[in-house]
Amino acid sequence: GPVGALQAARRAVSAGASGPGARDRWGGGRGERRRRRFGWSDAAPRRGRAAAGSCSPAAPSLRRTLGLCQSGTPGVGKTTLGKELASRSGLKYVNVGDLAREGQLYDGYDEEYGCPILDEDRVVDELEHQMQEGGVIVDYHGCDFFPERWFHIVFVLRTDNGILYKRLETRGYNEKKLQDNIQCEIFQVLYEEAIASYKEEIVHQLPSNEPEQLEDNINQISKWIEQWVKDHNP
Ligand code: DAT
Repeated sequence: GPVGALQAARRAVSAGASGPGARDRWGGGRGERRRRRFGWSDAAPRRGRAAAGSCSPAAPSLRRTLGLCQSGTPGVGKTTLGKELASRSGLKYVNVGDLAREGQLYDGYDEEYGCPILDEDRVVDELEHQMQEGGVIVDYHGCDFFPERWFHIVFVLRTDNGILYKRLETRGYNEKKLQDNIQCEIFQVLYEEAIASYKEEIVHQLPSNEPEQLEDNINQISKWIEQWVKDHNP
């Protein structure tokens, strides 16, 4: 289940399982971030390509090059927001959990947490083409293994403990799973991960407790998208 996957992902990260590999070849994740820090990021050519007008018509093609990532503890409302946003904005919604299940993109099984371990490199390879075309919202309870160049906006949904507890209880999570997830939210593990993996100014936290906030979030994100398209329209 999601919490098992979450724990396994965290464990894999701390165990250093995401060293040089396919991600490195693609210039992704932490490797790419290191390169940017040293001043040789490969993020620039992308903007050049769009500005050169190699896609047409101009405005919609720019829109299509946009990449959004949404992260957050299981139960905060990623699927709900992502699907609604996609249907209103015309962006494509990709749920990484579903993608992994459909393609069996796993690398072993975590006995302790009773869940398959996500093969991050294969997920990245699987999504690379779509991400280059752009216009995609990627949904996963984690974001540090995706190439940094994929995303122009990263948003992390946040839910108050009591509300999150009730949502996960409704899902039938056992007590340990509940506690693990609630702790993940309390210690803002996924927000910390997002700001460690992307430039802080593109990472936004959004409250996700009540339906009105869902509406506010959609409006807010739509504004960001509009602004981004404007800023990247020569
Ligand atoms: P996730 O994809 O992050 O696991 P979800 O989209 O499946 O979460 O949502 C979990 C539950 O919470 C689901 O019953 C819908 C509900 N929910 C989502 N966003 C909400 C909001 N802003 N207000 C109230 N309930 C919300």
